[in-house]
This record gives sequence, structure tokens and C-alpha cells, in this order.
Amino acid sequence: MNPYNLDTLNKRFGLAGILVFKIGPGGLPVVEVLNEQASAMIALQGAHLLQWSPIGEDPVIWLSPEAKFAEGKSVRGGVPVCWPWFGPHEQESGFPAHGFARTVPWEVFETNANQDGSTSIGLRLLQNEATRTQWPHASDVELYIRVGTALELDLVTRNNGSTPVSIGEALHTYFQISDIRQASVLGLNDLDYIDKVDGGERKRQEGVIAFTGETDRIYLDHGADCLIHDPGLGRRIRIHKRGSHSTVVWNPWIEKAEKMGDLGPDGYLHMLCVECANAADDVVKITPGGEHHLWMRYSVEAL
Ligand code: TA6
Repeated sequence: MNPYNLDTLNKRFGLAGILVFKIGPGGLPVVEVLNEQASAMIALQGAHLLQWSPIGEDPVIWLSPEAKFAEGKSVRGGVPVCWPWFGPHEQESGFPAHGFARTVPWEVFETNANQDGSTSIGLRLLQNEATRTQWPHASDVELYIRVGTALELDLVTRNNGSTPVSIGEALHTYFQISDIRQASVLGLNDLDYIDKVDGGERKRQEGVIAFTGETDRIYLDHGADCLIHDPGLGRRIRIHKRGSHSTVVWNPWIEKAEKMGDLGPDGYLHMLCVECANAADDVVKITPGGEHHLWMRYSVEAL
């Protein structure tokens, strides 16, 4: 069922010359933003940011050339919202990996043309029988997106129930890079991480992260900035965050990418996931009536 009426959405939330609702890839409704600072595209399904490019800058967010767009299916690339768990569900193997948030409809409840020239959009997950079956807790989840020279995302979970709830979450961002073999990630040295490529072994990061094969790590107890260094594009992407205690670093490399089948030829070379998360040991407990913010800002710096 498609809960979106584009005419109504444009009447209520459209911003003339800046923000418009339209049919996007695969027939999925999207909101397109073009302001004086940047352009972006967000699918209403999953509140899934698909594209973000500051004016004059190469795209910062990677979207697979072979991404599939279909109702109820996750999209390869962009910023998938992983909620209310990260990875496989602890008890129910039949529940979707990374939770259901990224594959269900979200509704827009506010848009703003901000004084500083950026544009904000607020989206809320539309709960239904399926989501309540998988997540039988009185809660709301909203995503606030601010599109400008920097990109800000704020994933807000509210516990409306009478008992504490624990959530795992991530903004599973695919960053566009020139060549994974030249890229590196700074800011995670001396941290413990779970190495999912090596049976979940716990290890300690020494120095910068370089990439020579499949890499799938959950860095724990990390709240500081990290940087993606991309000499090929002559830039580094700064990831500044609050409310996130884990950082996930993932590149599938050649074999895994081929098995996944939706990264496109050599797609693995041009993408790198660095995800602000609360995963593994870092799941978040929210008290009754409380709320939790997973907030981050991406910005681009010349080398
Ligand atoms: O965040 C890294 C990861 O958990 C990898 O293990 C890999 O499964 C990736 O997410 C992609 O997951 P998806 O369900 O989007 O195919």
C-alpha cells in the first residue's frame, strides 16, 4: 500500500524552488532538495538518504549503480537506517538484518528552509502490524535531516512505554571514495574492535585503517571524530557525532561484493561504509519517557 499522495505532500511540505516530492528510482516516492549549498535525494521508504552533494563537490554519498529499488526492500548505498537492532536479531533469525526501519514507509512531518541556507526535513517511521510484531514496544523513531554544505542526521528514539527498552542502531552510510586501495580511516587507533571477518575476534586497532581485503569491524566505545582520507579525490570526510558509542567500518572487497550482486562492476572500489552506531556491547537502554539521539554531521575538507 502506498501511503503517499505527492500533491498533498507538495502542498503541505514543498518549499518552492528548494524541496519537491516526486516519483524517484523504481517508482519510490522521494524528496529532492536543491538549495544554495547542496543537493540531496531522500526516499520516503526507510527515510533513506540516497544522495548528498555539496555544490561544487563530488558526490559524498555512494549509491550503487546496480541498486535495486522496490517496496519493502533495502537499497544498496546511501544512508540506510538500521533500527531497532543492528545486524541479525538476537533471537529471531527470520527477522530482517539491521531491523525493519529501512524497508517500511516513513511520513514527513516538517520541512524548513533555514536561515543559514540549509534545508531541514523531519520524518517519522509509520508503524504497522508487522513492525509491532517485531518490536512490541511503545516507541517512536524520527529522523531529522539537515542538507547544506554539511549534512546532519539525527535519529531520535522515544520510549513511550512504562518499561526500559534497549535498541541497537546505525546510520549505515556508504561514502563515495576514489579507490578503496588508496583510502584510509583515521581516528580509531588504540580502540578495541570486533573483527567480523575473523570470527568476531576482539582486537585492538594500531594506527590508521588501510584496506587490503574484506573489512567488517565494530569499533567499541568510540565517541570521537573520525576521518576518511581520500587522496584520489583530494579530500577527507569528517564524521562528527554525539550519542554513538560504536563505529562500524565495512568494505566487502571483491569476493563478497560479487556474491552480493548489487554493487556493480568494481563497485567495492568506490565505496566505504563508516557507520555511526550503537551495536554489540554498546546497545542503548532508554528509560520510560526518555529519548535517545544518534546525531552526526558529515563535512568535506580539502587535503
Ligand atoms: O555494517 C556492516 C554489515 O553488517 C556487514 O556485515 C554487511 O552485512 C553489511 O552490513 C550490509 O548489510 P545489508 O543487510 O545491507 O546487506
